[in-house]
Amino acid sequence: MFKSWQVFVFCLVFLALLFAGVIIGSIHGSDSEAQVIPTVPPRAENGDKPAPTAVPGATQIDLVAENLLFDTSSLSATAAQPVSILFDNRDAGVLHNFALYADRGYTQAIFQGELTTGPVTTTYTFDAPSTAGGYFFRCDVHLDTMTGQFTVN
Ligand SMILES: [Cu+2]
Repeated sequence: MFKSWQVFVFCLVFLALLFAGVIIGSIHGSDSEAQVIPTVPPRAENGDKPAPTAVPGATQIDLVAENLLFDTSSLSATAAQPVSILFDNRDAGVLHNFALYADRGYTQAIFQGELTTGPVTTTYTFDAPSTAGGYFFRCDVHLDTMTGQFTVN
């Protein structure tokens, strides 16, 4: 049989191992907790609305309306081919649209996109004019400041 001092030493060793196990376990536990990085699901820019979808085969144009201005004054497309304009109205509470005209005086409308109130992204789809040449686009709300050349090739 074991002598009493052997039992005592055995118990000491057992308790030491148990104590070490608890310490190591708690350190390991907190380490693995620290490694858990909370993931934030990607948020759609338009809240709950699905992102506008592109039209396959169409000329893709990105157009931004911000601070009462377009981000470009020059756009182009291929004659008689579909055009898909991803229109990003970034002005909160402000009406903007994209409209295409045949003349510099903006009297002959070819396409007039629906007015949008920002911030919102809309897709406008229409067929480019069948005749190549210079056309004119604008926002129908901001006639003087949001205008540009639309070249059909
Ligand atoms: Cu506008």
